[in-house]
Amino acid sequence: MPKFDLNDLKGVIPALVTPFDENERFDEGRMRTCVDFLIARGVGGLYTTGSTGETFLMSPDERARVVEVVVDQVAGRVPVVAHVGAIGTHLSVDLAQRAQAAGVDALSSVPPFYWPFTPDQVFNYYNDLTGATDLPMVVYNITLAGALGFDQIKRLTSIPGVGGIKYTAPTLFEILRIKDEISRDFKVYSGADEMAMLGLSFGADGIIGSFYNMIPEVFIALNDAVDKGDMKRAKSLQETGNAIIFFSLGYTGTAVIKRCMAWQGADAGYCRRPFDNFMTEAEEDDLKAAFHKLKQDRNITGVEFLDLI
Ligand code: MN9
Repeated sequence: MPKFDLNDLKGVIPALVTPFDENERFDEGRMRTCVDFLIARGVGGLYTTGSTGETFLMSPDERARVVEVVVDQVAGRVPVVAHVGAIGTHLSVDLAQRAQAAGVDALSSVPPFYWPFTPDQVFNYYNDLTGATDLPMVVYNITLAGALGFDQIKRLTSIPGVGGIKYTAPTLFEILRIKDEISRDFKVYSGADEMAMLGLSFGADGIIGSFYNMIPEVFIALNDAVDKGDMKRAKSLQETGNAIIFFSLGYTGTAVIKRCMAWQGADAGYCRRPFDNFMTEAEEDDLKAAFHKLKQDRNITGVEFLDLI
């Protein structure tokens, strides 16, 4: 039995990176360090093996192993959601059952992608997948996999076990509508870090995203500010966050995140090809220098890794 349900999944939830070593192998030791680092920083939960976790660059066995290691290291301290999305139902069901056996608290999945599956096929995918375990399902609405419209989302909520959505589409007004026309109890996790403040102020229950691995303190403060209704402070924190996000997205974003975590004592390793990396000391020094300049140009304060470099 999972320890947590979706009511416990809230606040700032990193879409966890998957550390690979210099030879692109999954690095279990680094994974455990990253988990402890993020929990110590006060995150509300962890979302494994999603886009940020480079999930589609891993074999099913590797994905299952990452989930096992994370659950083992978390040891019940915060809720763990495993993303088990794959292009076919059979693969996803297998990953879901293995994630349940590992002890995750909830599952998540992108819709089946690449081929233009019909709305009925997408519905059947979630129905089969959610029926394959006792765990709650957080649908992952992401434009990269073909965004789901409101009517399709509403239909998916009729599936027993579908309890929430990670909403990574620019149509954030739908969050208000989901809460209004579907249910206040249906959980919404805002997924675009650049718009975290908007998502939260529209009633999202939490935020799940890549940059919460790297600058959790900025978004934990932003979440608190929105909770208190201090929108001026929330906006200023979002501006700080976005300066760092847009700078990082000029490179392979996940590779930047991994190095910035390393500078804070949690070496998240490297990305798998075809993503690229900052492998040499010279490349890392250049990245540090560029961040140093960003900090000065934008007069950024209160960001842990920028204060360390
Ligand atoms: O939803 C992430 N999206 C992707 C999760 O990985 C495609 C986000 O956290 C973005 O990485 C972030 C930066 O664009 O908002």
